[in-house]
Amino acid sequence: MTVDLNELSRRIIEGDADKAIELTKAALEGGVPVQEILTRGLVGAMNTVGERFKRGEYFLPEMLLAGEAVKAAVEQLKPALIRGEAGYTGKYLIGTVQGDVHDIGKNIVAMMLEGNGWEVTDLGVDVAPEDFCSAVDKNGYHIVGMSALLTLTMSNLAKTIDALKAAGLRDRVKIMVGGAPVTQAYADQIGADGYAPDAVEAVMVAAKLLGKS
Ligand code: B1M
Repeated sequence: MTVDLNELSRRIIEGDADKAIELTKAALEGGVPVQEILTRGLVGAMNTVGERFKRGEYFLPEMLLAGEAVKAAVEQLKPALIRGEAGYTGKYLIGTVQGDVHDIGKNIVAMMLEGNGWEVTDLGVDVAPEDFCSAVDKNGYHIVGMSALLTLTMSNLAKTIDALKAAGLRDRVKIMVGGAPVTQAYADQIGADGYAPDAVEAVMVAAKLLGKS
């Protein structure tokens, strides 16, 4: 069966999770590279959904359904994303900052890190600065990665870094930030050690931060 990634994208935009699962499986079985499924099939669809939401053509329920469809599709990609042959790289703590429930991109970053030898702990979404701090304190991570998708929650990246400083934990870890509204300039401004615009680069930046690239 040949798989049309535009059809996959269309089904996600419509919020049809069952069809999204079926088409993602078929694309994988048909030998379509996982990165191509991600970028052409899934991320493109989310951008269209975001544009429709901004224009007032889509409302929260449609955005939610599309989000569920893309999450279902990403689950199908998980085995391919984590099937890395890399040896152990390090311990990585990841989460979406407080006030923010967007986790699709963060989950992709986490899966790709796992595929590249990282032992990843995912704190989930809406993670308070003190929860990042207590995880760092207890578990000795090499890197803390934070995701923010809303302009409004970007400042919680800075708040979390400040909380790590106040708790005397800042120097124990490298800090990476990402998410659609985040830029290298903002990462520099708030004192993060690394920034990546997408999951592929996140893996490269993480390795670089540990001097492993
Ligand atoms: Co929301 N939402 N949303 N949403 N949503 C956006 C982000 C928005 C841009 C849509 C729009 O208006 N065009 C807009 C934000 C505007 C802004 O602040 N600039 C928005 C809004 C306004 C909202 C609400 C406020 C809507 C409302 O309630 N009125 C609300 C907020 C809820 C909250 O968080 N408190 C809300 C809710 C939701 C849903 C729950 C319905 C759903 C999320 C479902 C979920 O995540 N489980 C949702 C969705 C799906 C979106 C869009 C359509 C898609 C997001 C996504 O998954 N993208 C989004 C529009 C858009 O992004 N175009 C939108 C695909 C994903 C693969 O990309 O997450 O960017 P991304 O991740 C990339 C990179 O950014 C990077 O790598 C990833 C993979 O390549 N990356 C990192 C991410 N994290 C990283 C960390 C790193 C490194 C790289 O290092 C640690």
